[in-house]
Amino acid sequence: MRNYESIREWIKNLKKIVFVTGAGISQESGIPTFRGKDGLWRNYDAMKLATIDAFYENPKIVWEWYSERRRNIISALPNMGHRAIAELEKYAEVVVLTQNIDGLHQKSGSTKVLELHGSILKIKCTVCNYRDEILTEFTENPPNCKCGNILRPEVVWFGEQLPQDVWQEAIIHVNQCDLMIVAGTSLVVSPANILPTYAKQNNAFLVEINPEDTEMSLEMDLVIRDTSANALPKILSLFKEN
Ligand code: BV8
Ligand code: ZN
Repeated sequence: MRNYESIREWIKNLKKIVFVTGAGISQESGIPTFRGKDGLWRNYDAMKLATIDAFYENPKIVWEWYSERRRNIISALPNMGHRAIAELEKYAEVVVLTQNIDGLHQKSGSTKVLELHGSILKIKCTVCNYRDEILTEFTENPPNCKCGNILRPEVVWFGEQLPQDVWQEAIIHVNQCDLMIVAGTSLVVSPANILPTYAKQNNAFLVEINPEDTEMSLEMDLVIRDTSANALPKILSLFKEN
């Protein structure tokens, strides 16, 4: 628990915690990360698949890739890490800024989740403003919208801008937080990887939870080299003892 002592100080008069999470926090729910040894990118070149060009060039391949991932995600359950974040709402204002598209933070009970990269459980029209939830439908090809154009997953692809309203709101939360916990992300993907820098500029206490080094480990006030399913319940217990 030596690692966690320095947070104990911060907890006393802490008001707002912002989490920045990535694929690593869902790894223990059986959802592969992108760049890890079990990474999605091992079998697919996500840089090629998770792009609007790939979708227009080969909608069937990209649609099938998302359907395969969605099938796994729908049966996935939140793990101890997700649940600890949700329970922390009893002790402070908690905002989750996630790069994940799996909906597991919401499934675990977190009430303030901003999906920076969209959601695999939602679809939208490539042309008109039709959008909807999609859970069980696994058609071969992307379905057509009533307007006649094809539908796509409502996720942010490489080269696409993040939803501006979500991004603006995320920045406001980051500028107001006392503690930022960065869990399960390699901080490789921009612009999400700039959020810890904004928090640091606003004197937040920065904690990284990751079994491996990241691009920003040296800027952190505390680095916890552990999995999120182990570390987050320990952080929750500090709040309970407080
Ligand atoms: C934009 C949704 C501009 C889809 C995703 C060169 C060429 C092309 C583009 C770029 C380039 N250089 C920079 C760019 C920009 C690009 C980018 O950052 N590329 C990277 C690869 C260099 N970014 C973009 O294109 C963004 N848009 O910049 O737009 C713009 C501006 C104006 C107008 C128009 C355009 C859009 C980025 C969003 C892309 N979409 N996902 C989908 O999921 O299919 S990104 C994808 O990567 C996921 O969202 C994922 O979450 C995210 C980040 O990865 P991580 O979550 O960090 O996952 P990773 O596997 O990397 O790491 C896992 C970590 O967990 C590891 O550190 C591991 O150690 C740790 N871990 C493992 N197990 C555990 C654990 N931690 C805790 N517990 C465990 N048990
Ligand atoms: Zn349409």
